[in-house]
Amino acid sequence: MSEIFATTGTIAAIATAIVPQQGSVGIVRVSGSSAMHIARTLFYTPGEQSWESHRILYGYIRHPQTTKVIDEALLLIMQAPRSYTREDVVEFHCHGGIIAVQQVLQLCLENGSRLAQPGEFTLRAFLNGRLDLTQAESISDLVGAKSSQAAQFALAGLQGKLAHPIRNLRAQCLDILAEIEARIDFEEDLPLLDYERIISQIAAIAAEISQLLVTADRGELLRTGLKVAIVGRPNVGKSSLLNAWSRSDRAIVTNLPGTTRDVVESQLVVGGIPIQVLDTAGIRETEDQVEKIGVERSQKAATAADLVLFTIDASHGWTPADDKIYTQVKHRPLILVVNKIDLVNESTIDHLRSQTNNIQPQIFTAAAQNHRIDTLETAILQVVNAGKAQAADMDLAINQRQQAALVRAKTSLEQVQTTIIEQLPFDFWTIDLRGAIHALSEITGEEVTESVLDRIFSRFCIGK
Ligand SMILES: Nc1nc2c(ncn2[C@@H]2O[C@H](COP(=O)(O)OP(=O)(O)OP(=O)(O)O)[C@@H](O)[C@H]2O)c(=O)[nH]1
Ligand SMILES: [Mg+2]
Repeated sequence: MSEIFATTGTIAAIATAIVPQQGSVGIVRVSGSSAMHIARTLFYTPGEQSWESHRILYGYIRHPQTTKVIDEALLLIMQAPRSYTREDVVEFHCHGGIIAVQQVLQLCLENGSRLAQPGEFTLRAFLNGRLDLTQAESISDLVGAKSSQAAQFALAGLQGKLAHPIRNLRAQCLDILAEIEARIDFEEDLPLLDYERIISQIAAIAAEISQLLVTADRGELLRTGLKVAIVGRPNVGKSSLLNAWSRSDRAIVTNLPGTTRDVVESQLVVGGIPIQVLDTAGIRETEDQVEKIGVERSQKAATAADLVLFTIDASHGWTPADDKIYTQVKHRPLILVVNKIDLVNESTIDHLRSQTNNIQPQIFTAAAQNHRIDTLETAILQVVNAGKAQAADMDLAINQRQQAALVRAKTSLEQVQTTIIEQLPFDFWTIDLRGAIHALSEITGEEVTESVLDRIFSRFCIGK
């Protein structure tokens, strides 16, 4: 049995971020049967204070042998089962930074607890039935959320917005299974099975699964974000575009072609999606060793990006060099950015527009003037949302594990449909129905293997 699955004993960890000189409060969390004993051993409360559950006590954390005061702190007591893990939990709210919390943790470890594994508090919450697996995963997503929208979806998961429909679908499958199994055992005593009804029920369940599956791409996007590379000839205004977009002077801008030599990175959030923007060196043939490496890095960035902003200079029109770069990047998701439109008149823009009509979407900007930068964000959302309109009204975003299980459930249900149409014996129906039920159970964790739990909880931070 893996170590994390066999979660026994009293565990302790620092629950807050540990950053020197930062965070005015640091929390050491202890969970397990010795939690109260540890609190009594380490925490001194002056005056009359009652050690009741769900109360906050004021006092000092002291070394039990020397009585040396380690910190002035608050103690929060949450006795089982009214706690995160459903075990006795105590939290020492110490001073922040790194020193006080680490000393307090050390004392907890020396007095009856061991250091928690990553995610072990949440694993206990799951094993003790306080959370299902989708909720546990949502907690990890909430902690790791890089945008407010990602946080909102994680919260929806935590509130059971995925678990609820999954349980419902599973219950429907179990009902159908019961009906069929009854026919296996007592066919003569029961009315004929309504095949049409069963087929349409299974189709409805499969359709609902498809709806949930639509949210998978969005989930992936919100969790990992989007990598966007600005690519083009030297001097077309790539760095100016990055600066205008991120409202900063992140990248050096000069009128010399070949200014940017290395990939420059900036983080943004567009429509709730975290975006990593990479400004790259202008792509051209060069003998300069440093620039050559820069150009290679640009090409690599373009290949690795989820989206390329292929930038050209309106005042130069579409040049053979642009054509060459376009050939390299055209197989990637791409937006054409026609920059420096302030230098040309309307008819030149119209000409360029018709010349490049095959590259869509396209936007026209004047980065140095901060002009029409908003059209960039609209175009990005257009690319990202293409074909995902159906997911728009569902405030859910399933992860890869949930997606894989849902696909398995759907495949099993399709198999049942085929089996019914082919009029195979009832035993065959039940095999695939059980497959679907098993896959749905894996999502919420009613049936789950140790290795899956290991994989899920090891991604958590320590202290959660
Ligand atoms: N008129 C005008 N000038 C611009 C615009 N955008 C950028 N420029 C100017 O064009 C020159 C090059 O801009 P950069 O942003 O450094 O161009 P780049 O594509 O990053 O160039 P490299 O790093 O050399 O590849 C600078 O002098 C900018 O001020 C624009 O929209 N209009
Ligand atoms: Mg540049």
